[in-house]
Formats: sequence, structure tokens, C-alpha cells
Amino acid sequence: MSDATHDPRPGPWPSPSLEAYLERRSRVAASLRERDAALVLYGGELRTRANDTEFRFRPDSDFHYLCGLEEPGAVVVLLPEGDGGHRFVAFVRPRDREIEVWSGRRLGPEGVVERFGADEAHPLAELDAQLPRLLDGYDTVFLPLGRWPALDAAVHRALTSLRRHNRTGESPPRHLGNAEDLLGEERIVKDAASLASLRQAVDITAEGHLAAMRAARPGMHEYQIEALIEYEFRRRGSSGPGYGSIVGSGDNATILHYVDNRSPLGDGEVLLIDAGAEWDYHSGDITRSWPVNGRFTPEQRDAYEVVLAANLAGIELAKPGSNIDAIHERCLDVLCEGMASLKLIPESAETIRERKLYRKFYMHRTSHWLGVDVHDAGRYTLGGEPRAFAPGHVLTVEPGLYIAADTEDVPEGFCGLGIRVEDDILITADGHEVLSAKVPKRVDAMEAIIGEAHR
Ligand SMILES: [Mn+2]
Repeated sequence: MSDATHDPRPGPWPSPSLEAYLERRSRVAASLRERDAALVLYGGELRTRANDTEFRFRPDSDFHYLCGLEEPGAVVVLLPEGDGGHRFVAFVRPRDREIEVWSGRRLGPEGVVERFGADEAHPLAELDAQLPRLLDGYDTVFLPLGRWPALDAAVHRALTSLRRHNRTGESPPRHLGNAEDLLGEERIVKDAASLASLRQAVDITAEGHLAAMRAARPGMHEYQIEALIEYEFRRRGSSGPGYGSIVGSGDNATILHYVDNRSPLGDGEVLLIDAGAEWDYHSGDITRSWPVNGRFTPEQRDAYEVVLAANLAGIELAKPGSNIDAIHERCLDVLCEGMASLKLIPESAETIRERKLYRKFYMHRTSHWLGVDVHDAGRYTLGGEPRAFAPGHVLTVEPGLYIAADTEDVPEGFCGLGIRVEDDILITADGHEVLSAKVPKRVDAMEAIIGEAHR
């Protein structure tokens, strides 16, 4: 129990593999070397849910991306070295049999060296004593500025201590850099391991959506569908949803971040589900909208076809050199034409577009990066211009139409209707791959699945 090879978690760990993390650290170290910089990251903290109970721990995204550890309070330091190599130092909670009985197994410093490839590891309590020595001589220290006050404070203490001794030969770093940007620019192009994790997350997400399509019946409740989807995620080994699952039927679907999920599914309503499974702390993000009873009404179908056409037109533009703004503009074109032809707004498509009247029914942007975070890191603009897609980028395309039940001056059959169609798209060398293609989105294909389940 006290040996260094103690494994606090069954199954392959770190996941995806130690090699993947070593490769990431080499890449990040190379970029630090160019800047004569060291990097300090924090594992994050347990968050109180209420009184003395806590939410399940989820490590800081940049931290986990770099080392695969799931250690609250841990600090890791990445130090490029002159010879082209680097050193990776970790500070973690020490093994403690008595505490582990209560709050779970720990790796301890030995386990972090053994399993996670750290060059040195120390108990957390030694951070203040060791950090100045580690940062000494680098020009810049990168850390996620402002994200973790405890880490900000620890780095400041280290710098203060070095400044106090600089007349005796120590050279404190002169600059602080924001690790968020540094790591974001690494994370935006998915490496092989990241892409494998994301594919797994999206595949499991797809299974959850399919299970929901097969199970939903009028009279069931939104929470039952939520439970079913998340059961599907968990039973396939996902750590759970990567964000609060949105399961909204009828008018609830017109609330963009509806997470109450407690209404009955009405016969004749369209159910909107926006849910994604997490795998290796990468998240899928799929939205589908379909009729609870298996058949769209003519109005629902017309509105759905507009959103689907926007989704398909937007995805067509997902290729190297294109960008998120171009996709958004294309989706707006299709949505505005639809709003005019369905008479949701009694104006021409051009007027709806120019005067931004579409905002009444489509009030959000169309895309975001996807990865470790569901709204992933990485810049959206470079030099004031929308960032051009490159192979390895992953983004969503998610146009929608939201027509609240109390909307005046639209044909009755459109009221209380929310539709969004969201896919996860990988940019490839010559175009794209729809990672979420496993969940059908054509009307006949969705109606067939639901219809078959109802027979
Ligand atoms: Mn999304």
C-alpha cells in the first residue's frame, strides 16, 4: 500500500497515455524556450456544493492537458533547459493513509514520478521553499493570470523571495505572461491524442442522443430523458456530461440555456436536446431537435428544414482558410430567407438581414471551438481578422430558430418552438469531417428512428 507503484485508479492511466503527455510537454517546452520562460499551472480546487459536501473534482483544463493528473491543489512547473530538453516538477498532496480512507486514494510524489513522468515531485507543503529556486534565471513566468488566486499568490511569493536575494546572484524573472493564451494556442490544433479523446467523447455523445430518440414518448418528463442520456454517457465510461444537459420540450426549447429539465414532453411538441459527454476531459457538443410523437407538424417541419439548411450550408464552409465569421454569415443568409418565406417576419430577407431583425428568433453566434472545454481555448481572431481554419481545428456549427409561445404576429403553429441543429466539425487538410455524423438530422431519418421505437 505504501509502495511507489501504488495505483489509485483502475484501468489505463494516465489516459490517453503517458507518451501523449510527454509529447505535449515537449511541444510546450519548445515554445517556452523561445521566450526564455517557465510555466506554472495549478490543478484547481474542490468546490463546495453546500455546507461540507463538494462537487466531484474536475482538474483545471490546461493543467490536465499538460500532465493528465487529477490532483486538487497540485502545482506543476515546466522548465525548458539549455540542451533542448526540459524538466517537469510537480507538487502534490502526500500519501496519507488516514485521510485517504475518507477522501480517496492519492498518488503522492513518488506516484507522480513513477506514473506521470515527473522529473521531480515534492509534497505540496514544500512549494514555497522550492518554487524560487525553480524559477530563478528565467526571463518570464507564464501562469493562468487571475484564474486561481492561490496560484497567483504562490508565484508572487516566489518572485518576492528571489528579488530579496538578487544581490547575492539570483535573477528573478522580470515578466509575467498569461498561460491561457500560450496553452490555448497549443490546444486549438488538436494533436493525435486530443483528437482521439474528442472522437470518443463525440461518439458517446451520439449514443446518448440516439438513446433519447428511441426512448422519448409524450407524457414522459424532460428529466427522464436527461437521466437516460447521462446514463448512456456514464455506462460507456464517460466522466459524465461536459456541461449542463439542456433537455427542453416545446416552449422550453426557446430558452437558450434551459437546464431545469422538469416539464412533461407534450404530444405535438418538438424536443431540443443539447448535451455532450466528456472523455479524458474533452467534451462532445451535439444538439438535435425532433418531434416527441415522431411526426413534425407542417409548421414545425418547415421551420426545421430552414435550420437544417443553415446547418448544412454553414458546414460546407468548414475548410482550411475559411473562418467562423464566414460560417455565421452564411447561416444568417439561410435563416433570414427562411424567416421571410415562413412569414415569421413580414419583411424581405434582405431587410431582415440588414436591419438585424433576425435577432428576434436567432440571437446567438453560430460556432465555437471545441476540445478540453466545451467552449474551448484558442483565439478567435488574429491581428484583428477572423482566424483562418487550419487542419486540426475543431468547431461546432449550431444555427437555430427560437419562437417563444407568446410571440405575436406569427402563425400560431410556429409558437412555442425551439430548434437548433449542432454538429462537431474537424477541419482536415482538404475540407472537414463531421464527427457527430452518427446522429441523424434529416427529417425522414429522425422520424424513422422515433417511429420504429414507437411501434
Ligand atoms: Mn455548442
